Amino acid sequence: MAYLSNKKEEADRIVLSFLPEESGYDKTLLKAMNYSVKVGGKRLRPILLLSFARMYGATEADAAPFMAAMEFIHTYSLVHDDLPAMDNDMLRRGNPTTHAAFGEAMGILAGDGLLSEAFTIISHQVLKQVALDQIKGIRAAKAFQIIAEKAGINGMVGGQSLDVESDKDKRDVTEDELEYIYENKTSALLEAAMMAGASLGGADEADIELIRKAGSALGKAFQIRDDILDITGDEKTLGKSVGQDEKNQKSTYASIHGIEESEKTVKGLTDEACGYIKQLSGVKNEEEREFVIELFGSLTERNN
Ligand code: GRG
Repeated sequence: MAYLSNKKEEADRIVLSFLPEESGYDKTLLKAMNYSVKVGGKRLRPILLLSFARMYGATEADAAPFMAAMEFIHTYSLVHDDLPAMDNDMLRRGNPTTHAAFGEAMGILAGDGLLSEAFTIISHQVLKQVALDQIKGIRAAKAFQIIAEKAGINGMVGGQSLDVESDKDKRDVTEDELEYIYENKTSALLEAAMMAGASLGGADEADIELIRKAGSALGKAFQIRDDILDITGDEKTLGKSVGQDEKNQKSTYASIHGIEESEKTVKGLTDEACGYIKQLSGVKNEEEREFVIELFGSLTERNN
């Protein structure tokens, strides 16, 4: 746990260093963006990105802009998810949500700003790497592509759209639809962080595919754990409202299958994810592989 806390501090230092300065006529927007990122979070995606980059021999300098971009994209998704038009939540990461603190319009703009800034940061890094070293430039461009695709219509935004639509219609989703929602809404960004990190280190296609499968299984385990915590967790530890799924009559894996079976599924998916990581053949840094396996276990047993 001490090691994980060091990794979180490291990710915090890197991510926060990319936040914009709060000045100029758009100062309120910049404050709302910075508030959303600074207010907390586990920094899971940047931690994963850096570990996978190091696993394949890339450096902190190679990974840093991508780590910030991943956390900005993840944070924008939370800011928009909390808006009145979506979940209408007032509490996130133990603090007022961005729209609660800055108003709805600024909440929308803060999310837009974070998403655009993420791609601005990445595009600068790609151009810098291309100028310095062609191989590193191509690897950075590949990481860019992975993140863009997984964040968009074939990833997180696609998953969120079906989730929102089925909530609005107050209808039970089919197993296939639930699988689509979890794969895209939750797994896609975890896959992106892990695959982009490995790409920066030059991992081959076979390893990238194993990493995608690991991210997919981890994301589902993570989401089912989230469903369980919405039923059994407490607001103070979680830093967000609980009982939301039941209140909104939302069907989740946990509400369909019950807590006991859901716990078993989480364990099975976590073991599956760890199995893929053990199969990776091009790993250069075994310490990072071990860390990732431990991290997967701690995430799916988490209480916050
Ligand atoms: C608005 C395009 C758009 C997408 C929203 C992220 C999301 C999609 C919805 C939030 C609700 C939710 C249950 C998402 C699933 C992923 C998840 C459990 C996110 C929370 O991630 P953590 O636990 O959050 O890593 P912290 O605060 O620790 O960073």
